[in-house]
Amino acid sequence: MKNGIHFMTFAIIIGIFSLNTAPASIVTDGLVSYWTFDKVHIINKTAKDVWGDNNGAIRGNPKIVPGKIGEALEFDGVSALVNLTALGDSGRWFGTSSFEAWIKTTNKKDWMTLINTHDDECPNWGIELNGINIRNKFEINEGTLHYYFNFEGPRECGGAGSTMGVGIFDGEWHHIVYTIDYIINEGVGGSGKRVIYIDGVPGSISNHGFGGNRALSPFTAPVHLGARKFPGKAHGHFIGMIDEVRFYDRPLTADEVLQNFQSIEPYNVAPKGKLSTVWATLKTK
Ligand SMILES: [Ca+2]
Repeated sequence: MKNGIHFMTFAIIIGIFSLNTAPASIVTDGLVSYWTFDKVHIINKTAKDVWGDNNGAIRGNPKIVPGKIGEALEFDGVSALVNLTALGDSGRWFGTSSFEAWIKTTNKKDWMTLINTHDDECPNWGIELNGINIRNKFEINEGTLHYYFNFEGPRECGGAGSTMGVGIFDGEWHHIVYTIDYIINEGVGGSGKRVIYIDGVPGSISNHGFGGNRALSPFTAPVHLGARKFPGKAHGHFIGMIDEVRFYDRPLTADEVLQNFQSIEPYNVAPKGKLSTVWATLKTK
């Protein structure tokens, strides 16, 4: 009888582990932060980082609406944005990183920002739609996605940017991943590539080599989702919905991007508090 009870206990534990590995089908190796924007993870004006320690601060009044997975935030194009904090010590490794989000929009004519990082002087990396605005260079390009990566060089705000026409303005959900993979050696130069994936497919690969005295730009300012806040006043506000935002400290591979694109289970589907506790313990490495 005693052995029987032990066996049942064992079986129950296995069951719990099985239940809780299912929602972990997203890639977690290198995952730094994950904002679901589900209503259970939004408390007042705080968007909880369910994986890391970078809770986002919601500005303006984005609505909580049905999303790609659970709920999403709907940005009004006027004042809504999320300050995703400075992402901890990301300054050390943002030359090799990945940004991921689901977006839904029909605006293909107004310049708007999906994600933007910057230091005191220059934008560092980001994604903007329907135009580019890097320092004093501003132009509208309807129906495009612009992705960029900057580093310090002899000229301020040096770097690389690419613009591509994209069919993502149809009011449906689309999955965007931006991988950055640069090796930069101060005084020598470096090389790397940037890749944009749309709905799991690499839309454009930008290889880039450079010489001279370059370095990664210091990463001193908060990361902004849904607007650019540089300098001071926010502009380039996003019009549409953003959901399931993740940030990795390494470039995801094409297979991993596809895996995340296909993983549409809500984070932590465990229905009981006890299962949530097990899950929380499991993810603490
Ligand atoms: Ca969500």
